[in-house]
Amino acid sequence: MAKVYLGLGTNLGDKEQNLRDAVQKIEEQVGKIVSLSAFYITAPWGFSSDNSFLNAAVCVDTELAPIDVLQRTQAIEQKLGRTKKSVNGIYSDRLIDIDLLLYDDLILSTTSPSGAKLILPHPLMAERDFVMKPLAEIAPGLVHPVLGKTIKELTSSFSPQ
Ligand code: PH2
Ligand code: MG
Ligand code: MG
Repeated sequence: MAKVYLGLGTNLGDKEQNLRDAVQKIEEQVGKIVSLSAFYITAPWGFSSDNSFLNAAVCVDTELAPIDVLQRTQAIEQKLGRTKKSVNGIYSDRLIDIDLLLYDDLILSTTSPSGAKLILPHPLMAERDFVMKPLAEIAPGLVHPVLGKTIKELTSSFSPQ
């Protein structure tokens, strides 16, 4: 059994419903939901859009290997209507995005048979307060396996807003 932390985001359609649908499908297809953060309204980060985001973090107990978690979460994104993926780091509006943040204290970089790249921990997570704030709510004492600091320590370096 492993603990996997996922970051959820949406900025199109009925955002609250999109997050609820994603959480339900994660519970059906990835494993038992151990904790779920509040839903945070956040400004688009890294691109400009008129549509604000709703972000959340979830902790799941899973029997699946990391690459299978990736495959299942990508299938859930498709099922919930996600069409475009970011290309060369250019982001776009989306119905749902499910990102693998942490899988136990695993550090890895691999490519799935379908060609999707998986890097753990998520390489940009510590720079994104839309990820760290919800994560700090459900796992303040969790140690980031690369940075060697807790989520709370990493989050408190953000300027207050
Ligand atoms: N996701 C991105 C890029 N920018 N900004 C916010 N506020 N929330 C997100 O989930 C988000 C983003 C890439 O996946
Ligand atoms: Mg993302
Ligand atoms: Mg993603």
